[in-house]
Amino acid sequence: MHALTRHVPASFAHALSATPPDPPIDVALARAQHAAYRAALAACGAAVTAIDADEACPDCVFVEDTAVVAGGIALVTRPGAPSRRGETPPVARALARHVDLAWMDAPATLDGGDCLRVGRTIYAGRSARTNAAGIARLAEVFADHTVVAVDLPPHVLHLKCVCSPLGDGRILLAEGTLAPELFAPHAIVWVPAAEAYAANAVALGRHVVVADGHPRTREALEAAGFTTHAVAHSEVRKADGSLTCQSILVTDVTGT
Ligand code: CIR
Repeated sequence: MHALTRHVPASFAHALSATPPDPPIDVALARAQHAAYRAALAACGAAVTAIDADEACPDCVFVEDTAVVAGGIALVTRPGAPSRRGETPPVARALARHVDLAWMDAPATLDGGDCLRVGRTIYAGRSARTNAAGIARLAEVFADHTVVAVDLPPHVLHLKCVCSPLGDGRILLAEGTLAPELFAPHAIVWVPAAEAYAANAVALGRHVVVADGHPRTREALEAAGFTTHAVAHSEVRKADGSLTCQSILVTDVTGT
């Protein structure tokens, strides 16, 4: 398993955020937290690579949004935020070492954070960032998968802000967000509503990288058979980011 990441630019201090962060983003701390995140992925068995930051792209650390990878194909996205569209070329070049590339043209928009894959099903959030044409292109490229569109409440940036795949057919889902029936027949591991932020976690085999400070989520994951690795996240959170958004996992063509 490869985990593609991207370094934090100094311009991360000006990353997109629904609410201007107070205190502001501390770029040095963000870089230290990113290093710890990469180390956690490596401790989970991933081969971690990091491409250079781009100062012209303040949000470039959030690589997840720039590509959707499944079955040996990477669909390079057209991110919903215009300021993020310059992020894709270096990511595409890095992914081309592992998988075939497919592309998305205007007017389609899609952020990878809106895509959650479980086996041969891809759930796609309809959000302010991901439009119908983007989901249609996703379904066209991954024609051997079933694509299920999921409407998101307006305050939810991306589908995976409230849920994430556990890699074994189960989904980690925050209570009080989306109806579990949307994901049937996939089983749910619940995150308590008070810890909803921790529903965004990175699963690698029997290991899960989870946001620190969320003990009940860790307990739920450990009870579900996972070893958890907690990482600090204060600076990415100030930019409306979390854990999955900082990597693209590239499995082999038969990966689940
Ligand atoms: C943005 O607004 O696009 C970034 N500041 C945060 C992106 C987070 N991405 C994700 O959760 N997949």
